[in-house]
Amino acid sequence: MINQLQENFSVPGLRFESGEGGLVKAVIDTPLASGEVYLHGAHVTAYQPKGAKPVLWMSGKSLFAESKPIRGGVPICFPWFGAHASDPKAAAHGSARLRPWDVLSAISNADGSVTIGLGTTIDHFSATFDVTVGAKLTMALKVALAADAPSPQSFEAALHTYLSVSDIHTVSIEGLETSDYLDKVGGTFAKVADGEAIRFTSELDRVYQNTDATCVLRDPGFNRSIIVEKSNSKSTVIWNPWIAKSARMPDFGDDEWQEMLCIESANVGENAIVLNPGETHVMTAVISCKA
Ligand code: TA6
Repeated sequence: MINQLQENFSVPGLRFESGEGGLVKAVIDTPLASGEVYLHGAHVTAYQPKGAKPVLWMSGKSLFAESKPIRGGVPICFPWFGAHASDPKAAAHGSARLRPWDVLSAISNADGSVTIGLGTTIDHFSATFDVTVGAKLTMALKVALAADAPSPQSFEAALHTYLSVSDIHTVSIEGLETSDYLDKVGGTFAKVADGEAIRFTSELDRVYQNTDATCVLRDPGFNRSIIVEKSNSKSTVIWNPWIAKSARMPDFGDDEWQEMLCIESANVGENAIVLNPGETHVMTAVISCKA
């Protein structure tokens, strides 16, 4: 399979390898940046601009196994987010991250970046995911509802991005000061905007709705800011599991909560997308960092 992929999608700066757990990954290495994308879940597991620290965070305890989610990087939550609305047995965050995606395309761009395109089909939806590794990390999730689908269908989606931080106690997130949110810690509580940058002092799990704001993660310890821009995304989810939840997750190190947080570009809850047969929706997130 790897040889076939190498033959079919051979562009400068891209190669295919057998990764953790024997899962196939695309390795991108260019003068601008390096990155990794597993076919399993079309899961970006690494992004690092040249001369900078890694931007994405990965758990040292992540599983790399068929039908299991990878912990860290950018899991794709689709076609639902969180628990399934009517099927309590269904996997959290949908099935997209639990299955192998097909490689559809590979392009070496004029600006020195490399784009790899992956695809899968779930029920009447076909999803493609284009990942561009360059001076910025650009991710575009395109969802199409088949023209012969029996009726309009709705879906939720999130690019559940895990970002690497120096120390969770000293970082802050700007951009959501004026947005109301659902507080998901210990239930679901509607909260109004508090006009403040987000700081972390305990477990935090918030779903901000009706916002297309850019988020800026300020990290004094790493002396950098990470910028998360997005388009066609009306929800942003912010998450850090803190101590107790970290200890309950088998694929997450007990102390790892101090070195990561999630800024997720999404369409969930009241921002779920409804498509008519034949229609398409594209959500994009662009991640960059600056000193
Ligand atoms: O995006 C935040 C969240 O929904 C949290 O509630 C937390 O459960 C996290 O996702 C991780 O979910 P997972 O299914 O990957 O353990």
